[in-house]
Amino acid sequence: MKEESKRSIDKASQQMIDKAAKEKVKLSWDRLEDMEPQCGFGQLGICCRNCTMGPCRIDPFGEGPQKAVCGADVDTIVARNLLRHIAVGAAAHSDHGRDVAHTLLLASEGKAHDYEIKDVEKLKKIAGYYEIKTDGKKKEELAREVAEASLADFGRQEGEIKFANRAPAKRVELWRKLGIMPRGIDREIVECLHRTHMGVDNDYKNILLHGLRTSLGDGWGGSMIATELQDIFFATPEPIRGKVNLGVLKEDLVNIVVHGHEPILSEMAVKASQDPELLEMAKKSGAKGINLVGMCCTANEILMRHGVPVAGNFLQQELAIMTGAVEVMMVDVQCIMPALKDIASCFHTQIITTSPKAKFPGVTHIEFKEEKAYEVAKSIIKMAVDNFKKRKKERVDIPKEEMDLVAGFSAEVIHHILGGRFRATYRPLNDAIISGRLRGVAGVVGCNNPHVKHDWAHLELVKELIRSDVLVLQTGCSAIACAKAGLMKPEAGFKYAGYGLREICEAVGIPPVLHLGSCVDNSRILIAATEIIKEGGLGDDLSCLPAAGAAPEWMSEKAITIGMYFVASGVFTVFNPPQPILGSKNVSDLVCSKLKDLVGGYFAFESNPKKMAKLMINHIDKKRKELNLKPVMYKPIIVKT
Ligand code: BF8
Repeated sequence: MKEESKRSIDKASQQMIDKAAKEKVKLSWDRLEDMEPQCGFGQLGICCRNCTMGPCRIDPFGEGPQKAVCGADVDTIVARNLLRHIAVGAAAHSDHGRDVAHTLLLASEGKAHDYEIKDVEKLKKIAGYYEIKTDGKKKEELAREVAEASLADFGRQEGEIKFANRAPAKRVELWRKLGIMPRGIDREIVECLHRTHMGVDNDYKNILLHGLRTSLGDGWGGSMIATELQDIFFATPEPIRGKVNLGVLKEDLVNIVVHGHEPILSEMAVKASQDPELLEMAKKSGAKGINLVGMCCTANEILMRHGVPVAGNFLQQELAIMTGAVEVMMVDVQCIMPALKDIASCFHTQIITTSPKAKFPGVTHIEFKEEKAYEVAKSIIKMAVDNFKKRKKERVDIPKEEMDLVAGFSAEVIHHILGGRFRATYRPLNDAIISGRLRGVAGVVGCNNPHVKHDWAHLELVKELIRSDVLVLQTGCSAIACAKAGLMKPEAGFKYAGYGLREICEAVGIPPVLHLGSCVDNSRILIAATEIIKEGGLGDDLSCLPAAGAAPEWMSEKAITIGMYFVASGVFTVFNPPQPILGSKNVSDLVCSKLKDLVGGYFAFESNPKKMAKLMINHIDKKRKELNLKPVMYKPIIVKT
C-alpha cells in the first residue's frame, strides 16, 4: 500500500500527502513516525510532573516504584492527569463562550458597531432562561442583560449555572444529589488546578467526580453559552447547502482559509470578502475574485450560517497549504498546528494570527479587536489580495474533489423539519423511535488523529450506524469527514441508510447524517436529547434514551471534556484512541464501568469502528428493551459500496 493511502482514505488528502513526500515537506504523519516509539508512561497516564520532587513515574509492570516521591499512587496520578485534561478542554470551550458574551456586551453598548443582533426570538428565549423580563425592552437592552447574566455564570461563586437547569428534572436532581451540579464555570476549572496541586486531592473517585462537574460546566455552561449567543448574533442555523474538501480552493481566485474556532472573527471575514473595493482590487491583481473558505470548527460555524465552503478537517490544515494556492490562512484559537509556519514558508502563503492568546514566533500578527472588527478583517483580506501576485503557478496543484452537503441542523430547526413550520414538534422523531422505524440516535463527534487513518474510523462507524437505522448527529471534524464522503447529501439515505431511516429521510427530505455544527455546538446535541425527553414516551431522563455517543479519532483535550459531559449527562460513549488512563485499573474501571451506576453513562475504548458500532447498537437495543419498545422494524441492510 502506498504511504498516502495508509494515512488517509480521502483522495484529495492522499494527493497532497503524495505531493508533500515528493517535495520532502514533513507533515504530522511524518513527525509522528519521527516520534516513535512514543512515551509509554504518558500513554498510560502514569507520570507526574506536578512538583519538582519529581518527575515521577510508576512502573507499569509492578517491579519498579509504585509510589511517587510524595507517596501518590498510580490511581491518584492517573486521575489527577485526567482532571487536568478536563480542565483544559473546559477552559478552551468556555473561554470561547466568554469572548462571545463579551462581544455581545460591547455590541449592546454600541461599542462593537460591526455586529448586529440577528435572532431576536432566540434572544428572548435565552433571556427567559436567565429569568430576565423581556416586555417593552429594546433588543440592545435585552442583549446587555443577557450578556451580563451569562458573564456572571463564568464568575459565579455559589449556586448553580443557569443552563444546567435546562436538563430534564430527574438529571438535575441526580447532579445535585451527587454534588456535581456546576456552580460557576471558571470556579470548577480553577478548582481542578487546585485539587491537582501537590498534596491536595488524592482520592481518585473524588477527583473524577469533580471532573464530571467541570465538564458539565462546559457542556451545559461555556459551550452552551457560546452556541446560544452566537445564534443571537449571527442567527440560528437552518438547512443550507455547501461544498466540502480541498477542491473548494480555486486556481483563478484569491484563496483565503479561515482556520480556528470563533465566528466572532470568521463572520467578519465572510463579510469583508464580499467588499466591492477588495473585489475590484482582486481583479486588478489578475484574479477573478475572492474565495473565502473555512478549516476545522470555524469552517463549521460559517458553513452552518452562510454555506461558506469547507476546505477540510483537522489533518487537512497542512494539506491546504500544500496546494500552493492559499494566499492567506488567518487563524484565531485552538487546533492550529505550529507546523503551519514551516509549511507556509515553502510556499507564498502567509499565516496571520489574530488572537492575543495565540501568537506564533515569526508570524505576522494582526490583532483582532471587536470594536473595529470589519476594519481588521478587511485589512487581512487585502493582504491576501496583494499576495496573489506572489503565487507560483507552476507549484499550484489543487485536488478536484469537492462534495455537496446540507448542513444547518440546529435543535430548533429539527422541530420545524419534523413537525412542520406551524406545528414545531419532536413528536414524529419520538414516534419513529417508539414504533421501531428508527432504532435510536447517535452523536458522532470529534477530531482527526494521525494515529488513526484519516477519516476512516468516522466513516466506517457512521455507515454502520445508519445502515442499522440509527440517525446520526454530528459536529466538528467528524462532521466534515462524513460530509466529504457524501453522507450529508439528502440522497445518501437511499445509498447508505437502513429501510426505516431511509423512509424518514425520504418523507422529511433530510440526510441520514445531520450536521449540527462546531464542537461547542455539541451543546445542540444535549438540547436535542432534552427535547426528545420533553416530548414524552421515551423515559424521564437522558440516560433512558436509546442513544449513544462516539469520538472515533479524537486527539484534543476538548474531546475528553465533551466525552465527560456526555457521560455525566447519562450517555454511553465510545472513544478511540483510549484516554490516557489505562495505567490505573481503578480509574479505568470507574470510567469504563462503575460510572454507569452513578450517572447512567460510561465510556468504552474500542479501535475497530465496526465493533464500536456494535457496542453502541447493543446499548441502544438495551435501552429500547428497558423502555418496553417494539422491536426494530427492519434488519440492517447490506450496503452497496
Ligand atoms: O473543536 S473536532 S480537531 S477543530 S477539537 Fe479541533 Fe477536534 Fe476538529 Fe473543532 Ni473540536
